[in-house]
Amino acid sequence: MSVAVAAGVPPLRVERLTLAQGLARAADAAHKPFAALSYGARGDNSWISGVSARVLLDSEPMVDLWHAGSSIQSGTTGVVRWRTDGHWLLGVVDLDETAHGDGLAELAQRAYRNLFEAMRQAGCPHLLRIWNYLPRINDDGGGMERYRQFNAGRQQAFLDAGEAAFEGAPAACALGVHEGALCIRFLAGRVPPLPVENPRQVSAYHYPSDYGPRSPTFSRAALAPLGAGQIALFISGTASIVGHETVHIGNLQAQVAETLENLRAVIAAANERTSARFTLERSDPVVYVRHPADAPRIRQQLEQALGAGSRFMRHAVFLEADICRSDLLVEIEAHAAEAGELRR
Ligand code: 3EB
Repeated sequence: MSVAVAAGVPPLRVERLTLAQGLARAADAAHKPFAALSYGARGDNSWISGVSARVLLDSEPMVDLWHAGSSIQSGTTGVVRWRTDGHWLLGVVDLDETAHGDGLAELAQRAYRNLFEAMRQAGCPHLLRIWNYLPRINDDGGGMERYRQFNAGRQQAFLDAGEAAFEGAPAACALGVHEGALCIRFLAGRVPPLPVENPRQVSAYHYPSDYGPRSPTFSRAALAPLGAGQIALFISGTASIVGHETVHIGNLQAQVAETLENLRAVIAAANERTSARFTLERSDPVVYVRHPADAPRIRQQLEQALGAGSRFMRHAVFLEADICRSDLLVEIEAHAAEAGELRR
C-alpha cells in the first residue's frame, strides 16, 4: 500500500480564517480554494459548506479553506454533494429529515452509503476526517436517543461498505445543532491515514453497550500525509471522558481541564507515530459549548492554559452545540499540519 502522497499530486493545505477574510481571499483567483468548511454560518456559496450553529462570544464565524489542485470537478452521488481536484475529495450531506419518512438510523445509513459511493466514484477511497451535525442529538427518537440511532445507522453503513468500523475508523466529531438538517461533511484522499488512539480513553468503537447498542465509529485522531512533506493531525471531538466514563459531571472547570489532558495525551500518542512535532498550542480548534453562558469562562481557562496569543486562541471558534452525552458541557476538536513523515 502506498503510504506517501505521490510526486506531482497537488498537496492539500488548509487555512483557518474568519469567514470574511476567507471570502475575500477566495475572490482572488490565485487563492481560490477547492472547497471550504465554515463554522457558524450557512454557506451560500457552492464551494462553502456551513453549519447552522451560533457563534459565541461576539466573535465572527470562521472558515477552513482547503487548497489543492486547481482543476475542480463537482457532482452529486445520492444525497452527497462533492468537489474534487482528482486527488482530494470534500463532500457534504444536508438532509432535511422532515422530507424523509425514515428514522435517523435509516437516514444516517443512507447518507453514509452514498458517502462511500462518492468516494469510490471520485477515486478517493480513504476517509481522512468526518464532521457530523445532528439536529436535537440528545432527544428521544421513539424509544432510543437520537445519537444512539445515528450510531446504529452509521456503523451498519461502515460494515455494509466493508469500511473499518472499529480499529482504523476515521477521525470524527458528532455534535447536536438546535435546528436545521442532518449535516455530514467529509474529507477523503488516496493515501490511507494512520489512526491514533488515546491511552487515557477506551476506544469509542469499543464502548460498552451502556452507551447504545452500536458503538460510535471513530478513532481519537488520525495522521494523514498531505504531500509536500507535510503531515496533518486530525483530532476528533474530545471531551471529559476517562476510560469510557464521563468525569466531573456538573463541574465546568474540571471538564475543561480533563479535555485538555485528553487533547495533550492524544497529541503525544500521535507524535510517537511521526517525525512531525504537533502541539496543542499550534493547532486550529473548534470549541463546542453546551450552555452559551459558559463560553466566557471556557475561553478564559483556555487562554490561561495555552496562552492568549497562541495560534490555538487566535484561530479558535466557539460554537453553541449539544455534546453527544447530555452530561458533557464542552467538546474540543482541532487539526494541525507540520513538516514530517509517518512511522507506520
Ligand atoms: C466521546 O469521546 C465524545 O460519534 O463521531 C467525540 C467524537 C464524540 C466523535 C462521534 C463522538 C463522536 O465519545 C463524543
